[in-house]
Amino acid sequence: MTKHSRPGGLTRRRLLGGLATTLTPAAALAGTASASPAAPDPYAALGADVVTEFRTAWDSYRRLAWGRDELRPLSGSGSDFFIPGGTLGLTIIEALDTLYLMELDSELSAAVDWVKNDLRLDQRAPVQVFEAIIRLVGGLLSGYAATKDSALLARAGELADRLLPAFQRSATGAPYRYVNLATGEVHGAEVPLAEVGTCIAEFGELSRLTGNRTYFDAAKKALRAVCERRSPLDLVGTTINVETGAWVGTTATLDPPVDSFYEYLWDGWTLFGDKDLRTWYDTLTAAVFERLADRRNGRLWFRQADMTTGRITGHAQSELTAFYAGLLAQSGRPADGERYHDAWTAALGTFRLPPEYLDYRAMRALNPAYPLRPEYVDSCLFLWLTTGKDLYRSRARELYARQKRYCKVARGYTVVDDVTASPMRLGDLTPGYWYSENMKYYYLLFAKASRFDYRNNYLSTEGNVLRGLK
Ligand code: IFL
Repeated sequence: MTKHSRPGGLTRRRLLGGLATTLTPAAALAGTASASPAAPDPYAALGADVVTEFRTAWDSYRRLAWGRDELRPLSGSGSDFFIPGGTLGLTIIEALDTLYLMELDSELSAAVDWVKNDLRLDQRAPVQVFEAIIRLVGGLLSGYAATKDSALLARAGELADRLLPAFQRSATGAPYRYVNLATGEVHGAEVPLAEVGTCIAEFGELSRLTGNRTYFDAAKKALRAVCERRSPLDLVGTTINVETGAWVGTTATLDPPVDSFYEYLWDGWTLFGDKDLRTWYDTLTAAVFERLADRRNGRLWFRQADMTTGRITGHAQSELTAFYAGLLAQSGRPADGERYHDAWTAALGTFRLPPEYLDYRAMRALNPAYPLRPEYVDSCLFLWLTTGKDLYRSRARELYARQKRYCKVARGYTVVDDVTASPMRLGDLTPGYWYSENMKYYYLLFAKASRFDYRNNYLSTEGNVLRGLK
Protein backbone atom coordinates (compact mmCIF):
# COMPACT_ATOMS: atom_id res chain seq x y z
CA MET A 1 0.00 0.00 0.00
CA THR A 2 1.79 2.97 -1.02
CA LYS A 3 2.84 5.31 -3.53
CA HIS A 4 5.30 7.60 -4.81
CA SER A 5 5.59 10.81 -6.71
CA ARG A 6 5.06 14.39 -5.78
CA PRO A 7 2.62 16.88 -7.20
CA GLY A 8 4.14 18.05 -10.42
CA GLY A 9 5.61 14.64 -11.11
CA LEU A 10 8.86 15.08 -9.17
CA THR A 11 10.00 12.26 -7.03
CA ARG A 12 11.22 11.99 -3.49
CA ARG A 13 12.26 8.40 -3.93
CA ARG A 14 15.68 7.20 -4.74
CA LEU A 15 16.57 3.88 -6.17
CA LEU A 16 19.63 2.58 -4.49
CA GLY A 17 22.05 0.79 -6.60
CA GLY A 18 21.49 -2.55 -4.89
CA LEU A 19 24.49 -2.61 -2.57
CA ALA A 20 25.52 -6.15 -1.87
CA THR A 21 25.31 -7.55 1.63
CA THR A 22 26.12 -10.84 3.25
CA LEU A 23 23.57 -11.60 5.91
CA THR A 24 22.28 -14.22 8.21
CA PRO A 25 18.52 -13.94 8.82
CA ALA A 26 19.27 -13.03 12.43
CA ALA A 27 21.59 -10.25 11.37
CA ALA A 28 18.97 -9.14 8.90
CA LEU A 29 16.32 -8.89 11.58
CA ALA A 30 18.65 -7.21 14.01
CA GLY A 31 19.72 -4.69 11.41
CA THR A 32 23.42 -5.48 11.65
CA ALA A 33 24.01 -5.97 7.94
CA SER A 34 27.17 -4.57 6.43
CA ALA A 35 27.56 -3.64 2.79
CA SER A 36 30.34 -4.71 0.48
CA PRO A 37 30.01 -2.72 -2.74
CA ALA A 38 32.26 -5.01 -4.79
CA ALA A 39 30.18 -8.17 -4.40
CA PRO A 40 27.41 -9.09 -6.87
CA ASP A 41 23.80 -8.30 -6.02
CA PRO A 42 22.70 -11.24 -3.85
CA TYR A 43 19.05 -10.54 -4.54
CA ALA A 44 19.03 -11.21 -8.29
CA ALA A 45 18.40 -14.95 -7.93
CA LEU A 46 15.61 -14.24 -5.46
CA GLY A 47 13.88 -12.07 -8.05
CA ALA A 48 13.76 -15.05 -10.40
CA ASP A 49 12.59 -17.26 -7.55
CA VAL A 50 9.67 -14.93 -6.87
CA VAL A 51 8.54 -15.35 -10.48
CA THR A 52 8.76 -19.14 -10.18
CA GLU A 53 6.65 -19.12 -7.01
CA PHE A 54 4.15 -16.73 -8.55
CA ARG A 55 3.85 -18.95 -11.64
CA THR A 56 3.11 -22.06 -9.61
CA ALA A 57 0.23 -20.32 -7.84
CA TRP A 58 -1.00 -18.68 -11.04
CA ASP A 59 -0.96 -21.98 -12.94
CA SER A 60 -3.00 -23.56 -10.12
CA TYR A 61 -5.48 -20.72 -10.29
CA ARG A 62 -5.75 -21.10 -14.09
CA ARG A 63 -6.24 -24.84 -13.87
CA LEU A 64 -8.56 -25.04 -10.88
CA ALA A 65 -10.33 -21.72 -10.41
CA TRP A 66 -10.04 -19.67 -13.60
CA GLY A 67 -12.59 -16.84 -13.58
CA ARG A 68 -13.49 -17.38 -9.92
CA ASP A 69 -12.55 -14.69 -7.42
CA GLU A 70 -9.96 -16.66 -5.47
CA LEU A 71 -8.19 -20.03 -5.35
CA ARG A 72 -8.53 -22.51 -2.52
CA PRO A 73 -5.20 -24.28 -3.00
CA LEU A 74 -5.71 -27.15 -0.55
CA SER A 75 -9.09 -28.29 -1.83
CA GLY A 76 -8.23 -27.31 -5.40
CA SER A 77 -11.37 -25.22 -5.88
CA GLY A 78 -12.45 -21.61 -6.31
CA SER A 79 -14.31 -19.22 -4.02
CA ASP A 80 -16.35 -16.03 -4.24
CA PHE A 81 -15.22 -12.83 -2.58
CA PHE A 82 -17.85 -10.22 -3.46
CA ILE A 83 -21.05 -12.00 -4.43
CA PRO A 84 -22.08 -15.41 -3.08
CA GLY A 85 -22.56 -17.59 -6.14
CA GLY A 86 -21.16 -14.90 -8.45
CA THR A 87 -17.70 -13.87 -9.57
CA LEU A 88 -15.93 -10.69 -10.53
CA GLY A 89 -12.68 -12.43 -11.46
CA LEU A 90 -10.89 -10.84 -8.53
CA THR A 91 -7.60 -12.74 -8.85
CA ILE A 92 -7.36 -12.04 -12.58
CA ILE A 93 -7.86 -8.32 -12.05
CA GLU A 94 -5.54 -8.19 -9.03
CA ALA A 95 -2.76 -9.87 -11.03
CA LEU A 96 -2.81 -7.74 -14.20
CA ASP A 97 0.06 -5.37 -13.45
CA THR A 98 2.09 -8.03 -11.61
CA LEU A 99 1.93 -10.21 -14.72
CA TYR A 100 3.14 -7.23 -16.71
CA LEU A 101 6.00 -6.41 -14.35
CA MET A 102 7.14 -10.05 -14.33
CA GLU A 103 6.97 -10.07 -18.14
CA LEU A 104 4.52 -12.99 -18.19
CA ASP A 105 2.98 -11.60 -21.35
CA SER A 106 0.97 -14.53 -22.65
CA GLU A 107 -0.64 -14.90 -19.21
CA LEU A 108 -1.37 -11.19 -19.20
CA SER A 109 -3.01 -11.44 -22.57
CA ALA A 110 -5.27 -14.31 -21.39
CA ALA A 111 -6.19 -12.25 -18.32
CA VAL A 112 -7.03 -9.19 -20.42
CA ASP A 113 -9.18 -11.35 -22.73
CA TRP A 114 -11.13 -12.60 -19.71
CA VAL A 115 -11.77 -9.04 -18.54
CA LYS A 116 -12.94 -8.00 -22.01
CA ASN A 117 -15.11 -11.02 -22.73
CA ASP A 118 -16.23 -12.54 -19.45
CA LEU A 119 -16.29 -9.92 -16.69
CA ARG A 120 -19.95 -9.19 -15.89
CA LEU A 121 -20.44 -5.90 -14.07
CA ASP A 122 -24.23 -5.78 -14.37
CA GLN A 123 -24.87 -8.38 -11.68
CA ARG A 124 -27.98 -7.85 -9.59
CA ALA A 125 -26.19 -8.10 -6.26
CA PRO A 126 -24.72 -5.81 -3.64
CA VAL A 127 -20.93 -5.43 -3.47
CA GLN A 128 -18.76 -3.80 -0.83
CA VAL A 129 -17.92 -0.39 -2.27
CA PHE A 130 -14.45 0.01 -0.73
CA GLU A 131 -13.24 -3.44 -1.76
CA ALA A 132 -14.61 -2.98 -5.26
CA ILE A 133 -12.76 0.33 -5.61
CA ILE A 134 -9.36 -0.66 -4.26
CA ARG A 135 -9.24 -4.13 -5.79
CA LEU A 136 -11.29 -3.95 -9.00
CA VAL A 137 -11.30 -0.32 -10.15
CA GLY A 138 -7.66 -0.06 -9.06
CA GLY A 139 -6.76 -3.39 -10.69
CA LEU A 140 -8.39 -2.40 -13.96
CA LEU A 141 -6.61 0.96 -13.93
CA SER A 142 -3.25 -0.71 -13.34
CA GLY A 143 -4.07 -3.13 -16.17
CA TYR A 144 -4.73 -0.12 -18.36
CA ALA A 145 -1.47 1.48 -17.24
CA ALA A 146 0.32 -1.73 -18.23
CA THR A 147 -1.32 -2.45 -21.57
CA LYS A 148 -2.79 0.89 -22.69
CA ASP A 149 -5.79 -1.16 -23.79
CA SER A 150 -8.67 1.31 -23.69
CA ALA A 151 -11.15 -1.51 -22.99
CA LEU A 152 -9.66 -1.82 -19.50
CA LEU A 153 -10.10 1.89 -18.82
CA ALA A 154 -13.67 1.64 -20.09
CA ARG A 155 -14.39 -1.27 -17.73
CA ALA A 156 -12.90 0.68 -14.81
CA GLY A 157 -15.18 3.61 -15.68
CA GLU A 158 -18.21 1.37 -16.04
CA LEU A 159 -17.61 -0.16 -12.63
CA ALA A 160 -16.99 3.22 -11.00
CA ASP A 161 -20.28 4.48 -12.46
CA ARG A 162 -22.08 1.54 -10.90
CA LEU A 163 -20.48 2.33 -7.52
CA LEU A 164 -21.14 6.08 -7.59
CA PRO A 165 -24.70 5.88 -6.16
CA ALA A 166 -23.11 4.88 -2.85
CA PHE A 167 -21.62 8.39 -2.71
CA GLN A 168 -24.38 10.31 -4.44
CA ARG A 169 -27.27 8.96 -2.36
CA SER A 170 -25.62 9.78 0.95
CA ALA A 171 -26.54 12.99 2.78
CA THR A 172 -22.98 13.56 3.99
CA GLY A 173 -21.12 12.47 0.84
CA ALA A 174 -19.44 9.63 2.72
CA PRO A 175 -20.40 6.46 0.79
CA TYR A 176 -22.78 3.74 1.88
CA ARG A 177 -21.06 0.46 2.49
CA TYR A 178 -22.82 -1.58 -0.20
CA VAL A 179 -24.32 -0.86 -3.59
CA ASN A 180 -26.22 -3.14 -5.95
CA LEU A 181 -24.31 -3.19 -9.21
CA ALA A 182 -27.42 -3.48 -11.38
CA THR A 183 -29.93 -1.31 -9.54
CA GLY A 184 -27.78 1.23 -7.65
CA GLU A 185 -29.67 0.39 -4.46
CA VAL A 186 -27.55 1.19 -1.39
CA HIS A 187 -27.39 -0.08 2.18
CA GLY A 188 -25.09 -0.02 5.18
CA ALA A 189 -25.11 3.45 6.72
CA GLU A 190 -22.54 2.81 9.46
CA VAL A 191 -19.23 2.79 7.65
CA PRO A 192 -15.64 2.34 8.91
CA LEU A 193 -13.25 5.12 7.97
CA ALA A 194 -11.00 3.01 5.74
CA GLU A 195 -14.09 2.28 3.66
CA VAL A 196 -15.15 5.92 3.54
CA GLY A 197 -11.77 7.30 2.67
CA THR A 198 -9.81 4.83 0.60
CA CYS A 199 -10.93 5.79 -2.87
CA ILE A 200 -9.31 9.04 -3.95
CA ALA A 201 -6.32 7.40 -5.64
CA GLU A 202 -8.48 5.23 -7.91
CA PHE A 203 -11.30 7.73 -8.43
CA GLY A 204 -8.89 10.64 -8.88
CA GLU A 205 -6.84 8.72 -11.41
CA LEU A 206 -10.01 7.81 -13.28
CA SER A 207 -10.95 11.50 -13.38
CA ARG A 208 -7.51 12.39 -14.66
CA LEU A 209 -7.64 9.77 -17.40
CA THR A 210 -11.21 10.44 -18.51
CA GLY A 211 -11.39 14.19 -17.91
CA ASN A 212 -14.54 13.63 -15.82
CA ARG A 213 -14.15 15.25 -12.36
CA THR A 214 -17.14 13.43 -10.87
CA TYR A 215 -15.06 10.61 -9.39
CA PHE A 216 -12.41 12.81 -7.76
CA ASP A 217 -15.06 15.16 -6.37
CA ALA A 218 -17.04 12.27 -4.85
CA ALA A 219 -13.93 10.86 -3.19
CA LYS A 220 -12.85 14.23 -1.82
CA LYS A 221 -16.30 14.96 -0.46
CA ALA A 222 -16.17 11.67 1.43
CA LEU A 223 -12.83 12.59 3.00
CA ARG A 224 -14.13 16.05 3.86
CA ALA A 225 -17.18 14.52 5.57
CA VAL A 226 -14.86 12.78 8.02
CA CYS A 227 -12.09 15.35 8.45
CA GLU A 228 -14.50 18.17 9.21
CA ARG A 229 -16.06 16.04 11.94
CA ARG A 230 -12.77 15.46 13.76
CA SER A 231 -12.79 16.05 17.50
CA PRO A 232 -11.41 19.20 19.16
CA LEU A 233 -8.27 17.08 19.76
CA ASP A 234 -7.97 16.56 15.97
CA LEU A 235 -8.69 12.87 16.39
CA VAL A 236 -11.11 10.79 14.35
CA GLY A 237 -12.95 7.65 15.44
CA THR A 238 -13.41 4.34 13.65
CA THR A 239 -16.92 4.47 12.19
CA ILE A 240 -19.34 7.12 11.01
CA ASN A 241 -23.03 7.12 10.13
CA VAL A 242 -23.11 8.41 6.57
CA GLU A 243 -26.72 9.57 6.80
CA THR A 244 -26.42 11.66 9.97
CA GLY A 245 -22.68 12.28 10.16
CA ALA A 246 -22.70 11.05 13.77
CA TRP A 247 -19.77 9.07 15.09
CA VAL A 248 -20.63 5.45 15.79
CA GLY A 249 -17.17 4.22 16.79
CA THR A 250 -15.25 6.78 18.83
CA THR A 251 -11.90 5.08 19.35
CA ALA A 252 -8.96 6.87 17.77
CA THR A 253 -6.63 4.28 16.25
CA LEU A 254 -4.39 3.63 13.27
CA ASP A 255 -5.52 0.01 13.21
CA PRO A 256 -8.39 -1.26 11.08
CA PRO A 257 -10.99 -0.20 10.38
CA VAL A 258 -9.16 3.10 9.85
CA ASP A 259 -5.62 2.36 8.56
CA SER A 260 -5.65 3.35 4.89
CA PHE A 261 -7.85 6.38 5.59
CA TYR A 262 -4.63 8.18 6.59
CA GLU A 263 -2.74 6.72 3.65
CA TYR A 264 -5.11 8.17 1.07
CA LEU A 265 -5.02 11.68 2.51
CA TRP A 266 -1.31 11.68 1.81
CA ASP A 267 -1.66 9.88 -1.50
CA GLY A 268 -4.36 12.26 -2.72
CA TRP A 269 -1.98 15.14 -2.03
CA THR A 270 1.00 13.52 -3.75
CA LEU A 271 -1.00 12.39 -6.77
CA PHE A 272 -3.19 15.40 -7.38
CA GLY A 273 -1.62 18.22 -5.39
CA ASP A 274 -4.84 18.94 -3.49
CA LYS A 275 -3.87 21.21 -0.57
CA ASP A 276 -6.90 20.38 1.59
CA LEU A 277 -5.80 16.76 1.65
CA ARG A 278 -2.33 17.77 2.75
CA THR A 279 -3.72 19.98 5.50
CA TRP A 280 -6.00 17.22 6.76
CA TYR A 281 -3.16 14.70 6.66
CA ASP A 282 -0.83 17.00 8.61
CA THR A 283 -3.49 17.92 11.17
CA LEU A 284 -4.57 14.36 11.88
CA THR A 285 -0.99 13.06 11.90
CA ALA A 286 0.11 15.65 14.46
CA ALA A 287 -2.70 14.46 16.73
CA VAL A 288 -1.77 10.81 16.15
CA PHE A 289 1.77 11.55 17.30
CA GLU A 290 0.63 13.61 20.25
CA ARG A 291 -1.97 11.14 21.54
CA LEU A 292 -1.31 7.66 20.14
CA ALA A 293 2.45 7.31 19.66
CA ASP A 294 3.92 4.94 22.24
CA ARG A 295 7.74 4.86 22.28
CA ARG A 296 9.30 1.90 24.08
CA ASN A 297 12.85 0.51 23.97
CA GLY A 298 13.72 2.62 20.95
CA ARG A 299 10.70 1.28 19.10
CA LEU A 300 7.46 2.94 18.16
CA TRP A 301 3.93 1.56 18.50
CA PHE A 302 0.54 3.27 18.27
CA ARG A 303 -2.01 2.80 21.03
CA GLN A 304 -5.76 3.53 21.10
CA ALA A 305 -7.53 6.49 22.74
CA ASP A 306 -10.93 8.05 23.07
CA MET A 307 -11.28 10.58 20.26
CA THR A 308 -12.95 13.20 22.47
CA THR A 309 -11.11 12.97 25.77
CA GLY A 310 -7.80 11.50 24.62
CA ARG A 311 -8.01 8.87 27.36
CA ILE A 312 -5.85 5.83 26.49
CA THR A 313 -8.05 2.80 25.88
CA GLY A 314 -5.79 0.10 24.44
CA HIS A 315 -2.34 -1.18 23.47
CA ALA A 316 -3.17 -3.48 20.61
CA GLN A 317 -1.73 -3.37 17.13
CA SER A 318 -2.92 -4.93 13.93
CA GLU A 319 -0.52 -6.32 11.36
CA LEU A 320 -2.39 -4.25 8.79
CA THR A 321 -0.98 -1.13 10.43
CA ALA A 322 2.56 -2.19 9.50
CA PHE A 323 2.04 -0.31 6.22
CA TYR A 324 2.32 2.89 8.26
CA ALA A 325 6.11 2.56 8.50
CA GLY A 326 6.37 3.12 4.75
CA LEU A 327 3.84 5.93 4.80
CA LEU A 328 5.74 7.75 7.55
CA ALA A 329 8.95 7.47 5.56
CA GLN A 330 7.29 8.83 2.47
CA SER A 331 5.57 11.67 4.24
CA GLY A 332 8.68 13.19 5.79
CA ARG A 333 9.11 11.16 8.99
CA PRO A 334 11.67 8.51 7.96
CA ALA A 335 13.12 8.05 11.46
CA ASP A 336 9.66 7.34 12.89
CA GLY A 337 8.95 4.99 9.99
CA GLU A 338 12.13 3.08 10.76
CA ARG A 339 11.35 2.86 14.47
CA TYR A 340 7.89 1.53 13.69
CA HIS A 341 9.32 -1.05 11.31
CA ASP A 342 11.80 -2.04 14.04
CA ALA A 343 8.82 -2.69 16.31
CA TRP A 344 7.27 -5.10 13.83
CA THR A 345 10.66 -6.71 13.25
CA ALA A 346 10.87 -7.30 16.99
CA ALA A 347 7.49 -9.05 16.76
CA LEU A 348 9.04 -11.30 14.13
CA GLY A 349 11.64 -12.23 16.73
CA THR A 350 8.81 -13.64 18.85
CA PHE A 351 6.54 -15.06 16.17
CA ARG A 352 7.55 -16.97 13.06
CA LEU A 353 4.97 -15.01 11.07
CA PRO A 354 3.24 -11.80 12.18
CA PRO A 355 -0.08 -12.44 13.94
CA GLU A 356 -3.11 -10.48 12.80
CA TYR A 357 -3.40 -8.66 16.15
CA LEU A 358 -1.05 -8.43 19.08
CA ASP A 359 -0.81 -6.86 22.49
CA TYR A 360 2.50 -5.11 21.87
CA ARG A 361 3.32 -4.59 25.54
CA ALA A 362 3.11 -8.30 26.38
CA MET A 363 4.07 -9.35 22.83
CA ARG A 364 1.08 -11.71 22.93
CA ALA A 365 -1.05 -12.70 19.93
CA LEU A 366 -4.63 -11.49 20.31
CA ASN A 367 -5.56 -12.98 16.94
CA PRO A 368 -3.04 -15.61 15.81
CA ALA A 369 -4.04 -15.74 12.13
CA TYR A 370 -1.70 -14.78 9.29
CA PRO A 371 -3.81 -14.35 6.17
CA LEU A 372 -0.72 -13.82 3.97
CA ARG A 373 -0.75 -10.11 4.75
CA PRO A 374 1.56 -7.87 2.70
CA GLU A 375 1.94 -4.84 4.98
CA TYR A 376 5.36 -5.60 6.49
CA VAL A 377 6.98 -6.15 3.11
CA ASP A 378 5.08 -3.18 1.67
CA SER A 379 6.93 -1.04 4.20
CA CYS A 380 10.21 -2.82 3.40
CA LEU A 381 9.83 -1.66 -0.19
CA PHE A 382 9.07 1.96 0.63
CA LEU A 383 11.61 2.22 3.43
CA TRP A 384 14.23 0.87 1.05
CA LEU A 385 13.25 3.32 -1.64
CA THR A 386 13.03 6.25 0.76
CA THR A 387 16.03 5.71 3.04
CA GLY A 388 18.25 3.76 0.67
CA LYS A 389 19.11 1.24 3.38
CA ASP A 390 19.71 -2.27 2.17
CA LEU A 391 18.49 -3.46 5.56
CA TYR A 392 14.93 -3.36 4.27
CA ARG A 393 15.66 -5.72 1.41
CA SER A 394 17.23 -8.12 3.87
CA ARG A 395 14.20 -7.90 6.16
CA ALA A 396 11.97 -8.67 3.16
CA ARG A 397 14.19 -11.60 2.26
CA GLU A 398 13.75 -13.04 5.73
CA LEU A 399 9.96 -12.83 5.62
CA TYR A 400 9.97 -14.26 2.10
CA ALA A 401 11.92 -17.26 3.39
CA ARG A 402 9.46 -17.73 6.23
CA GLN A 403 6.48 -17.52 3.89
CA LYS A 404 8.05 -20.20 1.76
CA ARG A 405 8.68 -22.34 4.78
CA TYR A 406 5.30 -22.05 6.45
CA CYS A 407 2.72 -21.02 3.81
CA LYS A 408 3.86 -22.86 0.69
CA VAL A 409 1.72 -25.80 -0.43
CA ALA A 410 1.73 -27.89 -3.58
CA ARG A 411 -0.56 -25.49 -5.46
CA GLY A 412 1.03 -22.24 -4.34
CA TYR A 413 0.58 -20.42 -1.05
CA THR A 414 -2.10 -20.48 1.59
CA VAL A 415 -3.19 -18.55 4.67
CA VAL A 416 -2.30 -19.59 8.22
CA ASP A 417 -5.07 -19.87 10.81
CA ASP A 418 -2.74 -19.97 13.82
CA VAL A 419 0.90 -18.88 13.75
CA THR A 420 1.39 -19.94 17.36
CA ALA A 421 0.51 -23.61 16.78
CA SER A 422 3.26 -26.14 16.02
CA PRO A 423 3.01 -27.15 13.30
CA MET A 424 1.17 -24.05 12.12
CA ARG A 425 -2.50 -24.61 11.30
CA LEU A 426 -3.17 -23.76 7.66
CA GLY A 427 -6.33 -22.40 6.07
CA ASP A 428 -7.38 -22.91 2.45
CA LEU A 429 -7.13 -19.65 0.49
CA THR A 430 -4.75 -17.67 -1.70
CA PRO A 431 -6.10 -14.13 -1.24
CA GLY A 432 -6.31 -11.93 -4.31
CA TYR A 433 -3.97 -9.42 -2.70
CA TRP A 434 -1.18 -12.03 -2.58
CA TYR A 435 -0.94 -11.70 -6.39
CA SER A 436 -1.31 -7.93 -6.35
CA GLU A 437 0.81 -7.09 -3.32
CA ASN A 438 3.11 -9.66 -1.70
CA MET A 439 4.63 -11.01 -4.87
CA LYS A 440 4.87 -7.61 -6.51
CA TYR A 441 6.67 -6.07 -3.53
CA TYR A 442 9.12 -8.96 -3.33
CA TYR A 443 9.74 -8.79 -7.05
CA LEU A 444 10.37 -5.04 -7.00
CA LEU A 445 12.69 -5.41 -4.01
CA PHE A 446 14.73 -8.31 -5.35
CA ALA A 447 14.68 -8.08 -9.14
CA LYS A 448 15.67 -5.04 -11.09
CA ALA A 449 12.29 -4.77 -12.77
CA SER A 450 12.88 -3.28 -16.19
CA ARG A 451 9.23 -2.29 -16.60
CA PHE A 452 9.11 -0.26 -13.38
CA ASP A 453 10.21 3.31 -12.86
CA TYR A 454 11.81 3.14 -9.41
CA ARG A 455 12.14 6.91 -9.29
CA ASN A 456 8.65 8.05 -10.09
CA ASN A 457 5.77 5.78 -9.35
CA TYR A 458 2.58 5.31 -7.42
CA LEU A 459 1.31 2.09 -5.87
CA SER A 460 -2.16 2.10 -4.34
CA THR A 461 -3.19 0.63 -1.00
CA GLU A 462 -3.80 -2.63 -2.88
CA GLY A 463 -0.38 -2.49 -4.54
CA ASN A 464 -1.83 -1.51 -7.90
CA VAL A 465 0.72 0.44 -9.92
CA LEU A 466 -1.22 3.43 -11.17
CA ARG A 467 1.89 5.33 -12.21
CA GLY A 468 5.42 4.22 -12.98
CA LEU A 469 4.97 1.34 -15.42
CA LYS A 470 7.36 1.50 -18.35
O1 IFL B 1 -6.81 -5.41 0.53
C1 IFL B 1 -5.54 -5.37 1.07
C2 IFL B 1 -5.02 -3.96 1.11
O2 IFL B 1 -3.64 -3.94 1.35
C3 IFL B 1 -5.65 -3.14 2.16
N1 IFL B 1 -6.08 -3.75 3.28
C4 IFL B 1 -6.00 -5.16 3.53
C5 IFL B 1 -5.57 -6.05 2.41
C6 IFL B 1 -4.27 -6.75 2.65
O3 IFL B 1 -3.99 -7.05 3.95
O4 IFL B 1 -5.73 -1.93 2.03
